[in-house]
Amino acid sequence: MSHAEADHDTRRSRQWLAGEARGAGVDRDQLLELGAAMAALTAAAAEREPVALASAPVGVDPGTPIAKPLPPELLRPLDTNAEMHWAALAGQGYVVPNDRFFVRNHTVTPRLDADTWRLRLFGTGLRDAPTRDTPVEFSLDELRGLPAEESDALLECAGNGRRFFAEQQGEPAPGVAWGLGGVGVARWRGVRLGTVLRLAGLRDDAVDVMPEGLDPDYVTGGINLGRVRRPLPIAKALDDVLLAYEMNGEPLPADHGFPVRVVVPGWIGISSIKWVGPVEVSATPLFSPWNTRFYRMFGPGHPGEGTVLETQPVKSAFELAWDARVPAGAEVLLHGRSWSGNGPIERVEVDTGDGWRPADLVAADRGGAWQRWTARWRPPAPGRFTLRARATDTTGAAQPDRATANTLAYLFDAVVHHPVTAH
Ligand SMILES: Nc1nc2c(c(=O)[nH]1)N[C@H]1C(S)=C(S)[C@@H](COP(=O)(O)O)O[C@H]1N2
Ligand SMILES: [Mo]
Repeated sequence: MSHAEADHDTRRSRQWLAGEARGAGVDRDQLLELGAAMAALTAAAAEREPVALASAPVGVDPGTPIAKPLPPELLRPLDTNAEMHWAALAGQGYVVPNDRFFVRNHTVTPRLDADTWRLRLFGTGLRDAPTRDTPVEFSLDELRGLPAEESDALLECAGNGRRFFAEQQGEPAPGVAWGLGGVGVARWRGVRLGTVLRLAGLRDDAVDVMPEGLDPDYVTGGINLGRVRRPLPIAKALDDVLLAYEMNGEPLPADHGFPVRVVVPGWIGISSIKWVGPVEVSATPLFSPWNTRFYRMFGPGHPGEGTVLETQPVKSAFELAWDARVPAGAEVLLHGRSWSGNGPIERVEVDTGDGWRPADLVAADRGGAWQRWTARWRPPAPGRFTLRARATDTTGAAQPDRATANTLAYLFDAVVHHPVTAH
């Protein structure tokens, strides 16, 4: 899949340069300019700048960035975002409860009215809805009336783990300083995007599908980049992508995309557009700053225009506080989880200071979106210890000791050194 996506991206780029592609809301010259400005603009400026609301769409209360409470034991605020504390997963089941699921907002959580909300599909890839003003519309009730599907899918921000580039590797890590808490699995319920595309009159020559969020425009570096949006190749859009209206058995919470969000299993979080409204379906490739400027790998080993980012690498985390305190001399059962965008986890190993040994995998999770595991440990004496966990997925991909540096500090996959004190 990732190889096919790389080919697709190359084709998109060629068509883009030939003037055949469009990026809704930002014209081609502006996008090219953005590409050129890329090197000059630091990612810090791009991601850290105070949020400026260019336009507040109807029904949006721009007052509160995040709607749900942020109890300090569950969530840590990070700019306009909130990261889950891994200790908050201790004793929980397979999915992350909605009250502690991480939130990644480019601006703020909009409050949308489900009664007037419509999904609006348009574009040259549909038979009868060529422009934004002539969309095929679906109400929430209409979507709920279509065949529903449930999927336990993992969502992870491409920047998850970013702060370890700086803390463990001494490398610059501009952008939101996520620890490992920018990830979660939920049970999503909704209708397949493919079902809706076909009902909307999908043409055989459609190549890209670009859902747009109804949150405020994203403004950075003095440029209004428009609504958060990112194209999906038609093959992925017709595969396992959901238009979700429920999360863990409840209507989608405001922060997670109410009334409807896209869920793209296995792909980086930005693909899963929240608060989806317009969806452009195009017979020519589509672009947005979120696949040209952000969420690409730039730097050594990548071509000048960068490499498109789709799937997440392998990661592992302990369900423990950072600097957790444990009793010395007593046996503790360490809990943790591992995951990979390539597919299921095959093997997990743990090191508590005296070498790598296998962790016990929770059998019920085999083949799933993430894998819970445990390992017994008796801290021999009071003092500081470093816990490490590393996983290998079914494709053979494993976690390195050092993650590969890249300009925007995405995809930190190295083994994390988790400090613990025994007392
Ligand atoms: N409309 C919209 N969709 C969005 C975003 C956003 O800011 N606006 N953030 C994206 C990013 S970067 C991630 S990682 C996921 C996070 O989903 P969550 O907040 O439900 O955890 O949503 C994605 N979808
Ligand atoms: Mo993200």
